[in-house]
Amino acid sequence: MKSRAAVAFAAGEPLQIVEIDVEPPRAGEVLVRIVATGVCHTDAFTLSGEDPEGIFPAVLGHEGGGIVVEVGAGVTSLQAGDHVIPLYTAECRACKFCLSGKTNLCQAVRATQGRGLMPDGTTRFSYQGQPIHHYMGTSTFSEYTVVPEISLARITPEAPLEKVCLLGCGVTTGIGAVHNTAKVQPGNTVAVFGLGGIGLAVIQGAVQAGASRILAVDINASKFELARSMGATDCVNPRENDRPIQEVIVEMTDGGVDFSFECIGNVDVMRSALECCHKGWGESVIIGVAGAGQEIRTRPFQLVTGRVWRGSAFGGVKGRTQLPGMVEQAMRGEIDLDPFITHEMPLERINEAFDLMHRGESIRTVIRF
Ligand code: NAD
Ligand code: AHE
Ligand code: ZN
Repeated sequence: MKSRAAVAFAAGEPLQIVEIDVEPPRAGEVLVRIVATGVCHTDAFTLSGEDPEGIFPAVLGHEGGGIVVEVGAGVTSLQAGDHVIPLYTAECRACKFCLSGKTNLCQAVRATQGRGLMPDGTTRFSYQGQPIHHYMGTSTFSEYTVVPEISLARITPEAPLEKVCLLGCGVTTGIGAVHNTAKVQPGNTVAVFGLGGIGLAVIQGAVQAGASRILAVDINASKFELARSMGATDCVNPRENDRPIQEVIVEMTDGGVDFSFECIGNVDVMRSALECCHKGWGESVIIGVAGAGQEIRTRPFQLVTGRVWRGSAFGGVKGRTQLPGMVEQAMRGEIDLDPFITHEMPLERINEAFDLMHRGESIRTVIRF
């Protein structure tokens, strides 16, 4: 079938809106009509060429909501008409990782996913006879996409897909990192570095957890008003301080915060985020994705004296099991998606969504098909 799609033909070039060919779903696969998709910084990161797994040409996009059109042979958990959120972290419930009870990082389809292919090692997308790669197992920048059955969370059909698509990445990542990775408790102090979709979702999660103080850190002061309205108690601009920001935060918080979250992808900020944690117990969670070849640094003494460095992918959330409940939470108003949606536009204008993000003018742009 034909599908309108925004194709990344080469790193660093704008996406091109073209009509691609999409093959029917094979065994264990599902054809989904994407109704809406968010644009996450990770899409921009991969488009920039900085992602070691970046492959071109590809259909990017991993924050979508859609409706099942057709299922391939052997698919039992989904049928045409089901509303779904594609998962870049699959949940097969059978691999060592799923059965460990320790991680959400299912590995069942991860290897082929990282090579831009479906689990059988081929692609369902092509343009003028040339293969186009998948991305993160989701490729939500196409009106029609093919996704493994185990990479789809079935959600209530009552949920507005143009909002709950944000639970496909950003909002789930931030809120999940607070509850599943850090396990923030009432009264804890929190510092959030980077106030995009991920950082603001961390703030929302920290409010849910009953954090007593939430320090919001960004070099773009225009982000502070929204951060405050979502629950940040203090806003800190590193550019307005002439000493390392970790020193400022340690001083502001009587020795450091209980938890910090890096939501940028900047390895120098990752160091600040660790070092603003309280001696003896403070924990820092890396969420941001850093470019190829970059490394984190600190003095080992920072860890010897009790600080902990962690990382979090998709907020530690097991998508098929937990995402339907998070959608219900959004329906009940316990997760507020509205503040994240600063812009909406049709697929044809998707490059504007990237421009807005790079200029720091948007939190999330939702693309409607
Ligand atoms: P975004 O571009 O919307 O927000 C980033 C924010 O960081 C902006 O407000 C920007 O002003 C701020 N910033 C940039 N440099 C800064 C600095 N030196 N100091 C302080 N603030 C600074 O991005 P986003 O969509 O919120 O994504 C944030 C990061 O999280 C990206 O690296 C993305 O790839 C990553 N991410 C990771 C996961 C995961 O599962 N681990 C999921 C989603 C996104
Ligand atoms: N491809 C990159 C890594 C990218 C990365 O860290 N991805 C995050 C999700 S970002 C969503 O916006 C993630 O969940 N990673 C776990 C995984 O299995 O990919 C690289 O460095 O190769
Ligand atoms: Zn993302």
